[in-house]
Amino acid sequence: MIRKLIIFIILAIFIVMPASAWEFKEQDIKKATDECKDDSPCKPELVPTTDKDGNVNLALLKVATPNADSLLGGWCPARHCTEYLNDGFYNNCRSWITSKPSGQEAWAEIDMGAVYQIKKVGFGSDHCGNYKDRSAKDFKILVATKYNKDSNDNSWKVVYDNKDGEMVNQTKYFDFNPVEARYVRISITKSNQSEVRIDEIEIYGGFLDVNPKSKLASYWGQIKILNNE
Ligand SMILES: [Ca+2]
Repeated sequence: MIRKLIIFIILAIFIVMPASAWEFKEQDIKKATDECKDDSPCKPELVPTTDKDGNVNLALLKVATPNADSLLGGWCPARHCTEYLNDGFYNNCRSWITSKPSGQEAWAEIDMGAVYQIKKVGFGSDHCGNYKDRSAKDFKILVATKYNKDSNDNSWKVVYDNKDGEMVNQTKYFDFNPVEARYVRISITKSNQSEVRIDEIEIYGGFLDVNPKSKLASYWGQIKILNNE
């Protein structure tokens, strides 16, 4: 009898609790600031885990992994590393820089680990605007559910095209119609000066069939609302 009761309680817990809860990367800003080797007056700043509408920053999920075409050598870990693309901190010393010169394709991407519905991507070169160089000028935001390294492969869908558009220096956000994606890539073919830099990629969305706000309620202590839109 007691055994049946225990089994019933365990089953009830699994039925009542959410199927999964969002688990974000740890953001230890003191550690990031202490590690920062940079003459910029702008030290690491926290990246939000949700926007003001309750959309989750899926790039900050613990399982989300970054990748890039290349990395400017000689700086990691003091400043520029591929993993700083989605480490939860803005600004130069927590950024990625490609080794590809402007005019050749450079790309940076995030694998969210599963397919989600997304509707907004944000990124910048230097969030605080201290450094004006290395800003993306011609770029596309690509999404895919199946991976292919080639940006021209038809598995990638273009959700935003900034051909001859304004350069991205401080963080900008790009909205588009909701789309299913596991991979988000920013493919850059021109910067305003030198090899391009991205200090953080943000991807906003949620599960296909769940209101993100209800998922987040029990994790409110971890959440930093995006106020600068
Ligand atoms: Ca970063």
